[in-house]
Amino acid sequence: MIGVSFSTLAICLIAALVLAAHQPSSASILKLNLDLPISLFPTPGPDADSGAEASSIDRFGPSPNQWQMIAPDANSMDTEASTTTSTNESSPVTSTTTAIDSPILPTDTSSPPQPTVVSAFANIHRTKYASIHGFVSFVPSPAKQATFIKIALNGLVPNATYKVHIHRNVVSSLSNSRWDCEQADGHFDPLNIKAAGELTYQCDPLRPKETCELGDISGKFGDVVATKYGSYIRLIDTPDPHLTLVGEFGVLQRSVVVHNKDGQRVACGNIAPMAYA
Ligand SMILES: [Cu+2]
Repeated sequence: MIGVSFSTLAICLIAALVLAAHQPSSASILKLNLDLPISLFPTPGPDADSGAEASSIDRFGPSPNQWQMIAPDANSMDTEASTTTSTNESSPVTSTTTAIDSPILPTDTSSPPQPTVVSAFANIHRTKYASIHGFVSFVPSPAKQATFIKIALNGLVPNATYKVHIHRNVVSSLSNSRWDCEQADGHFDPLNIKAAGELTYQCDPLRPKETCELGDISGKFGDVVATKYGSYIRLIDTPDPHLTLVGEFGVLQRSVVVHNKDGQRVACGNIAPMAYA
C-alpha cells in the first residue's frame, strides 16, 4: 500500500510540475488576446477611408504583428484627414480619398498638340546617271498664301540646262547609295492641267494656274542653267502663289526630281519637314 501511495504521490507531483511549466505560455496567449481588440479595430476617426484601408489589408490575412506596424500609418492617415478637413470643409472625404487611395493617373489623357511645320526641305541625291547633290527648300511667305522656293545644286555638267519638278511620290536609295528617281512617278499636278492636253502642254509663266502643272517649277520660274563650275543656286524671289506645305496643294511627302536636257531623271530627293513652330 505504501508503494502504491508513493507512486501516486510521484505522479501527482510530476503533473503539478508540468502544469507549472505551461503557465507562462498561457499568460502569453492571454496577453495576445487582450491586445488583438485594440489593434484589429483601430480607433475610429473622422476618416472613413482608414477603415476601408484596414479592410483591404484584412483580406490578405495579416498577422497581429503586421497590424501593430500598420496601426501608426492608419493614425497618420487620420491626422492627414483631419488636416484636410480643416482646410477644406466642403468635401473632406473626397479630398482624403484622393490623397490615400487614388493611383497616380495622368490628368490629361488627350494627345499632345501637334507641332506646325513651317518649312520643308528636299535633300537632292545622286543617281546612277550623275553625282548631283544639293537641296530644294520651301518656305511659306509671311501671310502663308504663297511659298518661296530655293534651289542649290552642284555636280552639274558645266553650262548645261536642267529642269526641276515636284513629282507625286517619294523615292528611296538603292543598295549602292544611288537613288531611284523612277519611284517618283509623274509630276505633281493636282489641278490636272496636263490631263487637259498631254501632248500640247505648254506652261505659260504668266498664267501658271491655268497652264502649268503645280509641280512644274522650271516651267513657272525658268530652267536651271549650271555655271561653268557645274553649280547652281537661286532663291526665287517671287513666291509660288499656289503651292503650300500641306493640304490639297501641299508639297510635303512628295519629291523633287532634276532632269537633264534629255529628260533623264539625274537626281532626286524627298520633301520633308525642316522646321516646326
Ligand atoms: Cu519631272
